[in-house]
Amino acid sequence: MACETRTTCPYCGVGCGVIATVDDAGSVSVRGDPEHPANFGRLCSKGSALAETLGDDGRALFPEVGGQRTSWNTTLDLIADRFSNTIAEHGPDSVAFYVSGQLLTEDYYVANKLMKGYIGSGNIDTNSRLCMASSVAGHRRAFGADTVPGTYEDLELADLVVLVGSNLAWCHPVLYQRLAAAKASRPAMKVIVIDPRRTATSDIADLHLSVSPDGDVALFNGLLTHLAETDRIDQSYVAANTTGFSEALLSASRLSMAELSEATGLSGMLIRQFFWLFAGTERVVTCYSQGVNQSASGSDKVNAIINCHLATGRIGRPGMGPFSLTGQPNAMGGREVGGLANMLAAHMEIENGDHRDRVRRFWSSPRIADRAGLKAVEMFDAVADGRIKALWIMSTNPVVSMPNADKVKAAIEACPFVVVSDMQKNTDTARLAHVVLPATGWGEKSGTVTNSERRISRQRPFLAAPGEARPDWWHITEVAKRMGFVDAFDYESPAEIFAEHSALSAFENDGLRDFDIGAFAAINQKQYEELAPFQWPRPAIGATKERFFADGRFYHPDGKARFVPVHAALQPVERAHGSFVLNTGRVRDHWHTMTRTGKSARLSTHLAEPFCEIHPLDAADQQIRDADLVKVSDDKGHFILVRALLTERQARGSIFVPMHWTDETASRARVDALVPPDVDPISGQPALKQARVSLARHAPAFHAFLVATERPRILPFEYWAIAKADGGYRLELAGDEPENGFEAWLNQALGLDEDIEIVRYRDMAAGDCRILALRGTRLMAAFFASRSPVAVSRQWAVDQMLIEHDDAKARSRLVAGRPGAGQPDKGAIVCSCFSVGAMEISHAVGQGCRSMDAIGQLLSAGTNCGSCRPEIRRIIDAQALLAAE
Ligand SMILES: Nc1nc2c(c(=O)[nH]1)N[C@H]1C(S)=C(S)[C@@H](COP(=O)(O)OP(=O)(O)OC[C@H]3O[C@@H](n4cnc5c(=O)[nH]c(N)nc54)[C@H](O)[C@@H]3O)O[C@H]1N2
Ligand SMILES: Nc1nc2c(c(=O)[nH]1)N[C@H]1C(S)=C(S)[C@@H](COP(=O)(O)OP(=O)(O)OC[C@H]3O[C@@H](n4cnc5c(=O)[nH]c(N)nc54)[C@H](O)[C@@H]3O)O[C@H]1N2
Ligand code: SF4
Ligand SMILES: [Mo]
Repeated sequence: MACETRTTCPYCGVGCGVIATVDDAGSVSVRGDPEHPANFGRLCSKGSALAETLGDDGRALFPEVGGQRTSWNTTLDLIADRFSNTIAEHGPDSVAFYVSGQLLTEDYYVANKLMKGYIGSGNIDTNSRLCMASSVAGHRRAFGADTVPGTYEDLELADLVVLVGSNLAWCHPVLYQRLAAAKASRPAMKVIVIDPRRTATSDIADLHLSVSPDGDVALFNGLLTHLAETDRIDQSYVAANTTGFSEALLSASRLSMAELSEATGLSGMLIRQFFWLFAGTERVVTCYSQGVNQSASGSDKVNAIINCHLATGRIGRPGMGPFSLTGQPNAMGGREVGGLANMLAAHMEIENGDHRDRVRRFWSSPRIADRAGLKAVEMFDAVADGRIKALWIMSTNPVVSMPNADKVKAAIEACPFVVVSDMQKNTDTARLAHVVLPATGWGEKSGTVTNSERRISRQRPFLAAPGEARPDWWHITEVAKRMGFVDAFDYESPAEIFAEHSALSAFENDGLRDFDIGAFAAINQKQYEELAPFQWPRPAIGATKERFFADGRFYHPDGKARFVPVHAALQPVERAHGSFVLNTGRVRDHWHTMTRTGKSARLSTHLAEPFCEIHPLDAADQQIRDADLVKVSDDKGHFILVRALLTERQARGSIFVPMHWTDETASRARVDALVPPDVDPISGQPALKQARVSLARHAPAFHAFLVATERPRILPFEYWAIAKADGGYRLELAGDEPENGFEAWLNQALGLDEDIEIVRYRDMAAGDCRILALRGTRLMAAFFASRSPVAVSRQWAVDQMLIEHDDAKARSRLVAGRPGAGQPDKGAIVCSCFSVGAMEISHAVGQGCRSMDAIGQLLSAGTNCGSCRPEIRRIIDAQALLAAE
């Protein structure tokens, strides 16, 4: 009998409900949960491919110390001893935890409790510092608490949705689909996208503002001024529910329209259109994400946006409000338990003596951190200079994701004692650790997560843990008990932790704190197992609320919201000649450092190597052609090597490089090595989207493409990038020919034996070299090298590993690197669910399929998860343009 489990997707903050089915043979399939209020059955490409990422390959299966397998008991004793001894000798601030918005709430709660309440230091910070800290700071300044007032439904009810620094179509795809569906059913609804790049999201936008990097504060200050000048301020709301309006308006009004144009890089006409739409529409939701948060002015951007909503009273009502989109599945839960170094559990404040006393009394703990701990960037600085001597990293990969990543790497290497808890054994960070603790992952662990709309959902296990992997909460509580805190960490299950967390949220609350889920303070195991998704608050007594601030009451002591006066830089920072702004972010089908999505061949078809998007005119200036390799460097000698992708969707003067590639997946593409550790002074969040770099074409002796059934053991090339493919791997390579030639290298790298038949072709004059390795009728490897970027169809070559090659003709086609007649080249994969390529879609459009539905009927593309629909639309539109010319 197949067994179904309701759980929650472990990727983005949309928090979709998933039904996982394990059949009799033990194989897993997933589908969207039609009853989950976040997604009503939909899943995006990453969610749909979850079952493909569950394999044991690369998993950490046993505790390891110094690379050697050990027992749990000795390992936990060792960690407890090292932490206790370090604290005894150097004080509580000599140790630190660096945790993650991908921990479950229960894991997070005990980590925070151990550090702040028992070790007595504030030194627990999280990758949410790189993600949500500016939103948290902005909310606290404006509302007196870190409250997200709205719900997803508000995006559907709004007449205008403004997306600031958010690539919703790729990063919150199911929410994007809800928005796209609402707009399709109500065409009067407008969408504005404010992003320097023309992203997949801007394809549904009525207006795309290609704002210059960090032009957002100027733009929203201009909007506030416009609202005041055109008499759109809700005076009675402002008077009754807020303070500080005139100061905010004064500081907003410093720029003339010409200066505003200069500061934002936008024409006066576009700016006015945006102002009119915002001013004239009552139901406005402004969503913001990393284009806002990850900036040296991130907190000010958040408040510049909130100021406009407060000034018009458009907050806390259906279809209105500022809406911070959370990135990770449990970014919100981490904030609830106080996982940031400057917060305390249950939305209390570490600077507040009463709050500290209350949390300490609730925990009956011997001490409580008496001040904020070190924020992520400061924390790794302290590791680097030896102030922190023992570090525990859980569920995050900072060697890849922190700014100044090479310094972070060196700091971890030099730290006397580093523990890493991860599911995977060979991440760039885990490889440097003294101790690796194997963690259970999605499908194996049990707990709760909170999504962007404050909805708490269960992650439920449906698989046995592999090897000796154990859940994170267990790692932490076992170490805590061994450090002497037996009673306080004596939990049997996540349900007990959740109950305590709920009780703390209600403890001496009396409606003074937004986060209250006291209704669950006495939850038992069975109720926890059955817990349906719910939105907070859920106080023990009194009503829950769908939206915060509907009554005009905020969490500052006087109950009023604050306008925050923010200043815009008059002009964008000057760029030196030949330098570019380095914008970084995400692609549709990969998740961060790819430790999980990288396991799925399907998810690797969309974009399979690290790249750099450049405007064609900028590229021409630098003599860079499409598909060249480029060297992107900072002024300190750090550089990466990535593929050039020329696109007019990129604004001039700025390039875009994704954050996903690591030392596991490419030779030199960790983009954070180039990002300096500049932070927002209020939130401490790094400015990850505005580094300064220069660009140069890189001309290697040869370029090559390889498909192989095995992962090559040696890669002696200056450039390589590897991705999973159906039946094996696909690699892009470039550099010099290895000393003994390509064939000798292939033999050695793939361990080819005598049974292998080698077919070769070499044209010295043209610089072409092709090598096939076959075992019987099966292709083991196909290698294509050339002096210029290799033109072989990637998907076609990958497909050759799956079929028989029995006649000489098939082999000669293979060496030629060309599909035969009747085997058309699919082109780059657009729809990963059905493996449909761009050339197939173009061809179908040429045959008369002019709508998404027609394409779907013919090719199935876009009919499953829908993540590729913006790209299909783009192909249809591009063909229509061509036809019109
Ligand atoms: N596919 C996929 N989805 C994900 C993730 C993933 O790894 N992969 N990660 C999740 C996580 S943790 C997060 S935090 C979210 C992030 O979700 P998003 O914030 O939507 O994604 P990003 O690509 O980081 O950046 C968003 C946009 O900010 C723009 N931007 C850069 N500078 C500026 C600026 O100065 N002003 C403005 N207005 N815009 C600017 C960039 O061009 C980019 O398109 O995604 C979540 N979802
Ligand atoms: N340049 C640049 N840098 C960025 C960003 C950017 O936009 N640009 N975005 C930033 C943002 S918003 C974020 S959120 C970060 C994300 O950056 P990271 O958090 O470093 O990236 P992940 O790959 O998600 O790392 C999660 C790790 O946890 C492991 N893991 C998964 N599940 C579990 C579990 O249940 N338990 C344990 N113990 N381990 C688990 C995974 O294998 C993986 O190694 O990157 C930040 N860095
Ligand atoms: S939108 Fe996609 S990645 Fe995000 S929670 Fe839903 S299925 Fe998962
Ligand atoms: Mo994030």
